[in-house]
Amino acid sequence: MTSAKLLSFLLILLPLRAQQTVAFPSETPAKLTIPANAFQYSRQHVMIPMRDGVKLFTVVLVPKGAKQAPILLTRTPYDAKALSNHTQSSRLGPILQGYDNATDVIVNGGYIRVLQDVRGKYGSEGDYVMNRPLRGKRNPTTVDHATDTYDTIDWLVKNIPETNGRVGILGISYDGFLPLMALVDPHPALKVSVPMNPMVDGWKGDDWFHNGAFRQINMPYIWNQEGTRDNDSILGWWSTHFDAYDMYLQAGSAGELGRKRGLEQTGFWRKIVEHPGYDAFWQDQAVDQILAAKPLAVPVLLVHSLWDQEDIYGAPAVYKAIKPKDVNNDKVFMVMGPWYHGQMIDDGSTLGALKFNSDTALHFREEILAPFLDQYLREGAPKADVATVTAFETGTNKWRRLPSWPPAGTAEKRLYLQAEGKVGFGEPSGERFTEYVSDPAKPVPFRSRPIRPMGYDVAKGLTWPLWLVDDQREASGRPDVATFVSEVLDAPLRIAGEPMVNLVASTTGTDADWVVKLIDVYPDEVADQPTMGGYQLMVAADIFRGRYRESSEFAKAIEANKALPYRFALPNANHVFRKGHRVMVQVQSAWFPLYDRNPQTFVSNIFLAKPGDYKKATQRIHHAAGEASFIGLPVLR
Ligand code: PG9
Repeated sequence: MTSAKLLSFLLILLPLRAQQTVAFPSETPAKLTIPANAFQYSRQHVMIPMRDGVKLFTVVLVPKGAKQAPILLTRTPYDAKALSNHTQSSRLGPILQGYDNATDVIVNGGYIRVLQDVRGKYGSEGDYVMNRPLRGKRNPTTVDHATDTYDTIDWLVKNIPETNGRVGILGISYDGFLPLMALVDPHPALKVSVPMNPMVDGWKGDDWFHNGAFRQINMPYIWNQEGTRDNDSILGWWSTHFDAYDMYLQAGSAGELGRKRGLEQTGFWRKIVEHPGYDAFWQDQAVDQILAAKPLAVPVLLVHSLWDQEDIYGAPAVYKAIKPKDVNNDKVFMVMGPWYHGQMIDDGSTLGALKFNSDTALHFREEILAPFLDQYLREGAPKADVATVTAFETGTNKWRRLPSWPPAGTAEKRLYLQAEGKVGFGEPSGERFTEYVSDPAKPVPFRSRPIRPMGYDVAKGLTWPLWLVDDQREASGRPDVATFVSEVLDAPLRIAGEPMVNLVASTTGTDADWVVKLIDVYPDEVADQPTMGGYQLMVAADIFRGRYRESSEFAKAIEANKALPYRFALPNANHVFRKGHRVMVQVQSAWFPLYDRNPQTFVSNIFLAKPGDYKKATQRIHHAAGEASFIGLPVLR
């Protein structure tokens, strides 16, 4: 075609093209507005500037007509917008429903509700660092969660006209770690802090390790949380097996699983693999020790769940560390409820098979949390009638008001492991040990298979929050679990505090894990709840990685075939073994796949263990004079 012909052809087409581009008038407005007065609150999304210029995405919800109202702040890595958007409603209650930090208290209290994304997550600018350490040795920048909270509070009290200038901070778990960080050099407008199930020490007993054993079930969390700013589900951790037991077993070591899945792309995974022991990396970040450095300026209500499957260590550890400096007994308070992780904002009438005959979580919110917040956040509010420690006593199902924790009057009573599978308060005699074979090819599951991923949708079979109250009957029947049980109790046995494990054990290997479970065995038949007949309920249990027997920091091979002492604390219990019940102790060498397997051959870093390192070992639990294994029970008289 000549260029003249081409030109005339295009000219013919032009009017046609023009016709095609006429737009059909859009039915969607350029900007949709909700009519004024439709909602009972106002919503503002603001980017609050921090001292380094980074801006943090913040949702501010002000109830209609609020005047001189206090502010309740939650800082979160879990999407502030989603947490304030559970449904589109004209009322505050429904939009906060779900992970709501006690909607009833917040809504009925007329609080201004503020939710903020921490730096590096969702709508906030900046970089994300898992449990970002305080400025200093572990954080070379000028900012941390203490400064970010300070700068946020400063902005809030200067820019929200409806506030009385008093701020409280509260949250659960990661969002519970943040109210603890807020206590470091706090803003003067911060009047109260409520950390619930806070993550406090990542190595000793919260999310990442327990006494050196790695909680590999959290690997998907690390991937999702650090992989993308907004936990993009398309790039999320992927399943390969319905039963997580198979997935972790086939992978070999946790390190190998991480390598296969590219987890080393995330900075936190690289740190985990580099710091398997309790070295300065973990010690410097232990929040209980950080806070113990000086007396608190702001009152704190620590909220603990007695069956917290994620952060069972944190809250009581903080109490223990900081209470001695509370000389006027007016800053540090603690509540211990019969709950899973976060259940204090849910229905607290039952926990798995356990029934408490009342909604324990509602009691906490109405009788403790609401008046406690009022006291510090509302001018002229009466002093809350809240005991220093309010602890639910399981077994009797009664709340106890206590002046301290553990309560005065407890004394250690030794519960000895004995021959023929017995436990009792008498010194052992008879057979010198009980033995079992621990085979890393068939590790003891931490609950009945199939093992489903972590998740809170019980109706969909995601029963992770309930696993600590699973019936332990199946385990007691396994040949690789040593089981010791008492006679039927002829009087109640009341314990309050941390049971201390004193195990004397030997292994044919050169490394070993020791899982010790203190169990309440129900009577063979229970008339008012037949399914509880013979139930084996864990009251306190934990794992200890043998290589840290002499030092938490430096791993050392275990001398094979030698009876050696292992001493460690179990999580706090406040429990009555009732008359007619029995006390059981189970000992095993794996809790899989919650914890990674111990190869049972000493290697310098278990994350890097090779398939050939995983070996069967014969474990002996000693119960002879001079080699007695026992649990020091904190018995309350
Ligand atoms: N237990 C979770 C967590 C806390 C801190 C760090 C990592 C995970 C949580 O529920 O937020």
